[in-house]
Amino acid sequence: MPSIRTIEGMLDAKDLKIAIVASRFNDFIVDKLVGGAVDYLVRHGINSDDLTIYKIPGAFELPIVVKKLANTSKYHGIICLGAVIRGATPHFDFVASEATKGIAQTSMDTGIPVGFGLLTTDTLEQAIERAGSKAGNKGVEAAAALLETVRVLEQVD
Ligand code: INI
Repeated sequence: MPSIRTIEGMLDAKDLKIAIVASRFNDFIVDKLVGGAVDYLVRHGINSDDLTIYKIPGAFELPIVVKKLANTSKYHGIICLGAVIRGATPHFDFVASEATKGIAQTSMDTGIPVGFGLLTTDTLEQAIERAGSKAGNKGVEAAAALLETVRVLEQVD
């Protein structure tokens, strides 16, 4: 097999400025995602002065805040954390899809990578499983994905 030029991102948070946007809705779950993301970033070399957490009401508000943060150009990347639980609302599909679409659109429009840590589950139990118990921690996954993406984007030539 020929040698192929391959670009990979190191999971290195040193000298990065990162914003976390976290919803208060379902904070029992979201606080676990925030804890996981912060712990991951600190263990991968971020300076705590370079990390800022923005608390917002709910997932629906994620896109507008992410957009404003992305447009400041102060951050290398943004992590969105929230939990939309179907059992908790008849608006589940609306809230989840508007948040997801808005975040993706903002990332594409601004070129600022976003770690997507918005849980969308049918039940509270499924959310608990993804917030630091048997199915891992979506906040950690979002932080890891963001670091990898930032470091790949730096190498795109
Ligand atoms: N926001 C969430 O983050 N998760 C939910 O499960 C949820 N439910 O169940 O409705 C939710 N609603 C609030 C919404 O995100 C807005 O904050 C609210 O509608 C005010 O704009």
